[in-house]
Amino acid sequence: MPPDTAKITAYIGLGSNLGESAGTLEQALQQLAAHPDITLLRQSGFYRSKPHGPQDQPDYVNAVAAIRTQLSAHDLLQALFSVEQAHGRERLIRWGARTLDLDLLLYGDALIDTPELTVPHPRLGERSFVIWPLAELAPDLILPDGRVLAELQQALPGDDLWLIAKP
Ligand code: ROI
Repeated sequence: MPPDTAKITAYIGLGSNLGESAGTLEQALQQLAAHPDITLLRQSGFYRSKPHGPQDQPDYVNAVAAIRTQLSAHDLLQALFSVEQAHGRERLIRWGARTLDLDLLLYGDALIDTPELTVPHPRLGERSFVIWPLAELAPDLILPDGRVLAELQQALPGDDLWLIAKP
C-alpha cells in the first residue's frame, strides 16, 4: 500500500440544470464515493443558483465535494468524465443546459495548465455557485495562486444562490 502522503485533497464542483438535478447530484456523489481510488471526504450543501452565462436556461443546482485520491489530476478528470457520461452528458453546447457537469476545481496545491485541464479552474473566482459552497467546506483556504478564498467570497454577494439542502 503506498503511503498516505501520496494522496491529494481535491475539490470537485457539481452542477445540473436539466432533469432531477438534486437527485442527479446525489447520484454523482455516490458514484464518486464508489470509485476505488476516490474517498469522498465532505460535501457542501446544495444550492439553487441563477445561470451564469446565457440566461435562457433553467436555474442550476450546484454543490462542491472534497475528495482524497491517489489518481493523477488527468486520471481524476477522466473519472469525472465517466460519471458525467453515465448521466448522458454530451459536451456539445458550450455554456448550455446540462444534466451533469463535474469540474475539477482544485487538486492539492497544483497549478496545472494543459490543453485538457486548467487548475485552479479558470473561472472559479467569478462564480458564486463555486465560491460559496467551497467556502462552506474550506473557509480558510488559500488557493495555490495565492488568492484568499474568504476575499473572493466577500467580492461575490451570493444574492444569486440559495441553500436548498444542508449536507
Ligand atoms: N451557472 C450556474 N449557476 N451554475 C453552473 O453550474 C453553471 N455552469 C455553467 C455555466 C453555463 C457557465 N453557468 C452556470 O457551465
